[in-house]
Amino acid sequence: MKNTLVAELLRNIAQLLEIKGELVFKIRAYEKAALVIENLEEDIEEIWKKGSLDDIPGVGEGLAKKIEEFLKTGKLEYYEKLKKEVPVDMEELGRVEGLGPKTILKLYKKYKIKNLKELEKAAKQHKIQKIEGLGPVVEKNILKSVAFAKTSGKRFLLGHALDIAEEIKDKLKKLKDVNKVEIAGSLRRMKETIGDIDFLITSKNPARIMDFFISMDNVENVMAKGPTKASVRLKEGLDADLRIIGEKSYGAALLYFTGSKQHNIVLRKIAIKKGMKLSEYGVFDKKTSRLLAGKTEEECYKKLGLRYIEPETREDDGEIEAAQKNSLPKLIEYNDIKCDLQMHTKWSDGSNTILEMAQAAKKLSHEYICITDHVGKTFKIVNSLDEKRVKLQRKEIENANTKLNGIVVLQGAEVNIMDDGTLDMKDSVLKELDIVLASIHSGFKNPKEKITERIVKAMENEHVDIIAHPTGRLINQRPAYELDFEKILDKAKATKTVLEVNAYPERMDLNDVNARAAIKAGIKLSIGTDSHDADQLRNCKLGIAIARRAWANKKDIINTYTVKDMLKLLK
Ligand code: DGT
Ligand code: CA
Ligand code: CA
Ligand code: ZN
Repeated sequence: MKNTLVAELLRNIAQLLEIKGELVFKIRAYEKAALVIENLEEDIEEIWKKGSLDDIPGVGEGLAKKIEEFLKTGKLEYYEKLKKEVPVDMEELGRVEGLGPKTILKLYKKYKIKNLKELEKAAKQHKIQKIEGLGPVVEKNILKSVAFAKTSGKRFLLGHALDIAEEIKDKLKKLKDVNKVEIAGSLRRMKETIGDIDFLITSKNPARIMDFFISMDNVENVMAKGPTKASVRLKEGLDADLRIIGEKSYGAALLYFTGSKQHNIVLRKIAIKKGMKLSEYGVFDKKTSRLLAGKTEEECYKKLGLRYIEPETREDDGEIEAAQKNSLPKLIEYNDIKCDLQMHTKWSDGSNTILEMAQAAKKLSHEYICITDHVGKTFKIVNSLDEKRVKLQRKEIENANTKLNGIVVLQGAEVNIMDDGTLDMKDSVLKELDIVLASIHSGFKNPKEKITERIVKAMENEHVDIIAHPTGRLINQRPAYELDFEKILDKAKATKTVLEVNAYPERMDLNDVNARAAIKAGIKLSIGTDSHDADQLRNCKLGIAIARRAWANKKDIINTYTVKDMLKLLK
């Protein structure tokens, strides 16, 4: 349904017209139509297909034509032209949380603020709080969201970058001139967002590899090309670097190009202290320049007096000290996982059946899965299950289990935490489910105390096992809601509530930092892909990556338990 989109378009136009100083009645016409369309029950595309756009109150022939153009092409020439005429970057400013068109207009009228940069400057000079209706709280929020809006949209989601990189890696591997291929950089460290992809290769015939790399199908632009180094812009929008190195220094190069930069800096300092020199070519004796190590990462670490450090933890956040003291944790492995604990099916807003999800999960070697469709009354758009449908679904799951071999299906649910912290489903229904996930899907702007209190109250419900996507952030789209995370951890510990590591690429929630704090506090974590399609089940590895970045060992993650042990733990 594009009603909201159309309404937004008309509002943007009204706003631009107002800034241009157009006649009031013209501006109001757009605003009025926006309001009507926003509140229409019927899908505006359906109305258009019936040819009755101009039957909508407030939509005349001219406006109907514009809406039609927009629905047909996804663009409106008139709006594009208007944007060029008016200097205010409405779309950029609109990305700032809590900054509606009205406020943008006020800011323009009062201080001629046209873009993010000028907005930030004004906020830092405390000019915003002086505008009527805004005040210091709004000013503070604006500064916070400006910081967020500035960083968002530039980095790629791990899940997407990984797919692209692995496809290229497979192609490179098949070339007969290639010996070793490895993805390095932030991708090897499995950071939640990726700036660019870094490939390392050993080969006796660099020229051939280079030619292949710069002429792959998805290369849009070659930015640099030398005998052993190349940089390309991919059609998908991100860059990829490739370097060819000698076998003798493969380990040292891998270490160097995996980073993080901070981790490397500390390693080099350690080398210097030991009378050695570390570079991308190897570990050398400072005096004689003799090569001491370089073929593998292990031998480089060893020469520096360190145990091998897993890439996911190379962030200079205590791992080097731990490697010196031989106290690094034994991290959970990518094949330690036995199950997936969050997914949706056709019963609510997913696109596959229970059986299809189970079969796909079995292919990923899962031993069991938990179906966690939305339940309750308030979350209507996702087709939430009521009490009756929960019972019907149980029958279908029982039935599926008789048909399936080698995988077990559990019945769970994702239930909304309401505004007052109660749950959107009766206890008598929740009690019957194997696993109950509770999560927040509304009221993101609640003050910190309130959101914290809502989650705390949900954890106090004895049927709630897991808090799903605990901080509510969407990478590059929406920051986490305000949360007293310490308090959440205390309560989780006291109520033995598990916190989810949601592995949906946009969510990755808990993130690495929060997950590490939770583990430190003695709290168990679960991994759920939140799949709405069987193809998304493979995102499980992203959740394991977060767990590894959080220094988790096997026991910290309940997905490594057998179904029996897990249900016992959640009892
Ligand atoms: P990204 O691409 O922004 O997600 O992050 P990275 O870590 O992949 O960074 P990138 O692609 O600029 O460089 C790859 C690795 O190369 C980086 O993790 C460490 C190493 N590296 C790059 N520049 C420097 C540098 O100036 N000093 C040191 N020590 N290492 C560097
Ligand atoms: Ca990189
Ligand atoms: Ca790079
Ligand atoms: Zn959810």
